[in-house]
Amino acid sequence: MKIVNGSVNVCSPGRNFVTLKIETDEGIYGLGDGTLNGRELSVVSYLVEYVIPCLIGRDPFETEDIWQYLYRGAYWRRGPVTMAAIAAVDVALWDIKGKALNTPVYNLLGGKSRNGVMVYAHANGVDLGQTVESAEQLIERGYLAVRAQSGIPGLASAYGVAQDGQTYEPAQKGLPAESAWSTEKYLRHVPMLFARLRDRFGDDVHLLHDCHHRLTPIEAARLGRDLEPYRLFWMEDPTPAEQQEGYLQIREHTTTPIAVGEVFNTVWDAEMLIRKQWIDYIRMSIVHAGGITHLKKVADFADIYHVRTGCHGATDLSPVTMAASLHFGLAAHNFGIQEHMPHTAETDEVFPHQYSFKEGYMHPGDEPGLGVDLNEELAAKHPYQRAYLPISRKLDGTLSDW
Ligand code: EZ4
Ligand code: CO
Repeated sequence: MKIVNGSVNVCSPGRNFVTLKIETDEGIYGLGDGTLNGRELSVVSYLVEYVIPCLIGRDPFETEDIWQYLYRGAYWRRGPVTMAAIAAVDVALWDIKGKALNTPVYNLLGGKSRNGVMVYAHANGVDLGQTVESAEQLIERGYLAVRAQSGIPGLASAYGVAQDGQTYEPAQKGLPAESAWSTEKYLRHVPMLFARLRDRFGDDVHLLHDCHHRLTPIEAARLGRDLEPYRLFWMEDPTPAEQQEGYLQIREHTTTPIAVGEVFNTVWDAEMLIRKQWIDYIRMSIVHAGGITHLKKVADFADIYHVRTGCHGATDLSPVTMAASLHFGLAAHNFGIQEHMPHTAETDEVFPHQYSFKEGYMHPGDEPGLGVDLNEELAAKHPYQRAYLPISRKLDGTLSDW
């Protein structure tokens, strides 16, 4: 079998998505996601101008050699644009392999290690009461794990919190929106949220929280300690991880489990975090970390150090990535949990898929390949629109981490 064509679809059914389609001489095609929120067209040009021409005529079964060719062969390694482009190719090739062998992708990754993939959903509200209510709705819908974020008194808006009853979507059209941030107000407020949630829902539900890289290590250490009575499943992205040793400081002070990695691109971003056992969950995603081929290596490396997976799964990761993550999560021995932020109805229509949710778990379905498709006619009705993630400033105007 040979690759005969590659094409990139950019659409915006509620938000932007970049989808690579690779076609073969046997009529089988595969899909890969290359969406990089707020920088989508840079991946498109990387794929169209530089990557696709190198794929024509190659054997789609050679996922390892093609991965190395695109990674080592570029000379300029790593980075989100490069790794999203490599991921798009890699996932499309695994989809082709599954279809050609007439088996779901999870069977190519070791087969089922469990019956279903536990997912967590997002509860959010402008205040504690609304967040508790939002969590209640999710628990009633069957979720066993809930991430909770709440508006903070004295701040006009907060990441992870929807405005005016809309569903939460961080990217916005127009130039980047700006929001104000106060770590002091946040640190006072969050423990009250988890006190309320534990009190209301008891011990069984898994509770998670995302700090979105906004704290220093010692601030994160204090929050981790303050949250210990509420036994979180994890505290996510407590501090930026470019300086990996910051995580040692957090680790020395708290037993609250730590998750990080949604902005990582390769195993090298997490190598020390994993090897030193400073984290409990690695959140790298298939789309932003070089595809199934690379994430499998990351997970196998992490397994040796008791680190489990907790893949990013926000709405800017397309249904193609969701499907790939579910195949991966069903198979990986050290799977921990998968984020699930349901897509809009328009997105689900543009990407018909086999995956499903039942009683707290998701399943990728048993169709050959990934079990996800792209309706190109419908996609064409939702043209790309430039959008950005917001930026964040401290109360005195200093630019901070969003
Ligand atoms: O802000 O995916 O855990 N999930 C998150 C996300 C990220 C977005 C950025 O594109 O932190 O909501
Ligand atoms: Co996050």
